[in-house]
Amino acid sequence: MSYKLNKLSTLFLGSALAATTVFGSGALEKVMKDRGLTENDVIRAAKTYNPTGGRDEFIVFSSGGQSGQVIVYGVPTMRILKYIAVFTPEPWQGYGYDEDSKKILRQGNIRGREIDWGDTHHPGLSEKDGKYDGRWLAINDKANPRVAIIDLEDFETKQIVVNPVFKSEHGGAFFTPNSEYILEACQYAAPFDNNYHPIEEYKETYRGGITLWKFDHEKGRIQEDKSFVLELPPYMQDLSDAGKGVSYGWGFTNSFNTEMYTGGIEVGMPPNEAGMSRNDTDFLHVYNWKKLAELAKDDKNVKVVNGMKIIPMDVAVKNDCLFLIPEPKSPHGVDVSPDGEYITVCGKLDTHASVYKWSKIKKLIADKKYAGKDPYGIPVLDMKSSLHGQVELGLGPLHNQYSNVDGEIYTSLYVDSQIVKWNYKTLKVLDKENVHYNVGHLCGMEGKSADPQGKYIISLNKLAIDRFDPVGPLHPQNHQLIDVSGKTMDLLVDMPLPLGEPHQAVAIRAEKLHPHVRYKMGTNTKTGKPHVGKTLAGQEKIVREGNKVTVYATLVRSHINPERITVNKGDEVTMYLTNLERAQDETHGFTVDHFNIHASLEPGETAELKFKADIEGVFPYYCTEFCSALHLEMMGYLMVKDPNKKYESAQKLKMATMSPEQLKAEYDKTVGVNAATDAVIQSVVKFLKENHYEKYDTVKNLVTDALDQYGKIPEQKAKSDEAVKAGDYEKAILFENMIWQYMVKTADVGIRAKDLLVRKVATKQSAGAAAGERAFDEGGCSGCHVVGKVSSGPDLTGVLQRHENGEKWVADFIKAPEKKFDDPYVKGMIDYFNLKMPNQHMSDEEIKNIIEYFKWIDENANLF
Ligand code: K7E
Ligand code: CUA
Repeated sequence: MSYKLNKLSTLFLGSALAATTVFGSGALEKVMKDRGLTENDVIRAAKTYNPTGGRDEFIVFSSGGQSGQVIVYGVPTMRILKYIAVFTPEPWQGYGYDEDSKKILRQGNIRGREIDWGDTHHPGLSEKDGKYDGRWLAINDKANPRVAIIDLEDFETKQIVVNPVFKSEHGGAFFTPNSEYILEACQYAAPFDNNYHPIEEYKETYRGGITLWKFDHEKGRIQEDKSFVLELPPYMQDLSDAGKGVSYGWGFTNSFNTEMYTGGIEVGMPPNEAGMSRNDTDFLHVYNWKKLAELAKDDKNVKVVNGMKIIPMDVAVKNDCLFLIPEPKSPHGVDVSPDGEYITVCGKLDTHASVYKWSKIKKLIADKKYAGKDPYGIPVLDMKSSLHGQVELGLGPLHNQYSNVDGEIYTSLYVDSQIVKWNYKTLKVLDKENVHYNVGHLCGMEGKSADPQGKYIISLNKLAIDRFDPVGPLHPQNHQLIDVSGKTMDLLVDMPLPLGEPHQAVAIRAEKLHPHVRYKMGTNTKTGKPHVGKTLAGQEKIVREGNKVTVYATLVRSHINPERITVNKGDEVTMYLTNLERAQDETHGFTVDHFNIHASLEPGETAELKFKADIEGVFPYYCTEFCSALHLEMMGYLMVKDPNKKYESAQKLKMATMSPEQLKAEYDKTVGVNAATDAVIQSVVKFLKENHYEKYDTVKNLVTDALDQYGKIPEQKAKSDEAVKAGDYEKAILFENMIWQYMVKTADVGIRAKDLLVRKVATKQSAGAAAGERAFDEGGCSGCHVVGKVSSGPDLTGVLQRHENGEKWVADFIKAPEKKFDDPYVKGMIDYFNLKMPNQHMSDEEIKNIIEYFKWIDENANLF
């Protein structure tokens, strides 16, 4: 066992690392023993672990179920990266609390009513040639038939459209292969109009359907006026998939309750579940969306209900656009293979998966070989003649995802709690993996596109039961990551998701996403256009017109301008806020206490907040993101006066003030500090220029940010000088302080840029030197020694040259510093720094590497 462990630890950590890690040899065995981990556990952990700063290979967009949001996480680490607010207000992002995002949220009003939640089920990624292009994400709301569009440049919701004729929907949002349309299928049939129709007239007046939302791929918006609905019988349509490759132009949608049963427990009828699953088969709907789209352009072919174009069933039938094929009862997923030839349907109540073959269906349609017609006159194709075959998979097959290996497919088994790998061409079962528990959807890496990537499958389980620490009767959901790169599947790790039931997830290669880090200054992020309230530095103002007060404000580390706003009780206040930052991740938040408003302002963003100042009082406002060392100071006051009230002024407190001489002395001192700080900045700037920082993009971005801060200094200096001229040293000191603030910010970013540049231009570190640096940092040496600078200990640049036989001298000293405390040189150092170098108990290997690191420092001494 111990031999095996050693072999494993070398394998796992790499020989170089194993020898130099801060954890000594044997540490891995100890952790395994203490935590009761097996060798397989450790390998699984290693497969899903990213060292700090590491990135994921795939990004997953999961529906957030009843939260009405989208969850974003990385694979293989299963780390949650974001919740995208879609149908539900989300305070952190200001979604639903600022005016611009409210406009998006309110696009989702239904019949004039505000709806503040959604039941998200199926996220869909935009496609080009059936492959994910990383531009747009669509997601549906089952409860209130709506579809939303999310821009993957900033991961924000840009549009919500309401289906004006459906009263419920489930099978959305599925893109066609070139993102021409988004398919949204109805679920619970209901009348298309908004009137009352008795349930006894279900077959006559209730309808199902498919909405084809026209999508403008360039702009990333649904075009409602160019969209249409294909009317369908009141069978309850379920999931859909668009044909691709050979079946391009066609759509496939499942259904249940083709019995058209309408229940009635209260009147003595058997419940819905009995009547709706009575027949052995339901219908797969097959329709030619391409041709239907052409038909919809002619008013003759459509009727309009609630402003939406509807193609009636008979028009679709007459034009050979709509067919039905029996499928095993109460199916769930319908999934088209990457080449478009095979269509796999799983019936929840049938143990089989049914694989239909497009070429067979196409021929039956071309030959007009129908097995019959349904009650609405829609041609029905023979099931057997359309099938490639059926495979027995197990209990409760639901959904499918494709593998990168031709013919291979993965199916979730809800009842058996398993993932099955099988071949839809040879119809053979290949492998099964147990999951915990009751899997719904499963998510492959680009597993429903024309180009599946293989590697992993995620099992989206409905129940967690005993998998996590109990947190009350409501358990988290559980996403389990499965390695499918080998011959057999291997379950790697569990991820609890505590947000809502995530039905479906889609994964895309991370490198296909290119989100930006900042907006053009003054952007309305919801429209992408310049905001009407865009305010640049120096343009801040408060405008009053009658009882309407408009504030044009800016935010930049670490102040909000203006800092005082006084209004009358009853005033309507509009605040335009612009974040003037350019630096990556320098978001500011904004709220005024008591007014239920909040904005999140990403660099360059302008947002609008509106409220009625209907209560008297003093209300602090502040930045809600911890953005800088002076974040707490980033605040101001809203003062609401009652114009009908007389206010008595308070007796002024007498406080000691500084004498003119004292003020002058403080001013001189402040100016002196600033000059010294500026000298440091200039030396950094000189270094950056000499080493051609502009050649390295990441460094250049930092320098741009630094100079951005530095550029604000002259204006403050002018104000300071003006105050000095006027003899107001008090004010001048404050402006000088402001200059110091900008200098600190400049230096902060500048030094980060310098450190980065050093790494770019320095000679390459040997493995030993790199390990030595790690040991130096993690072993505690860097607590007292700063390379290139005397701090709590001496500068170590050139340390190997300071002594006869320097390498040995330094090595001995690290090994046992106390042995040299009487050495006159060391004695002198101890006196000077008033500190004795502690024994850090470094191993010989670590010491050897630290010496390598010192050599590397000396090679690059000019950089430090
Ligand atoms: Cu199976 Cu809405 Cu796709 Cu739930 S759905 S699992
Ligand atoms: Cu801005 Cu805190």
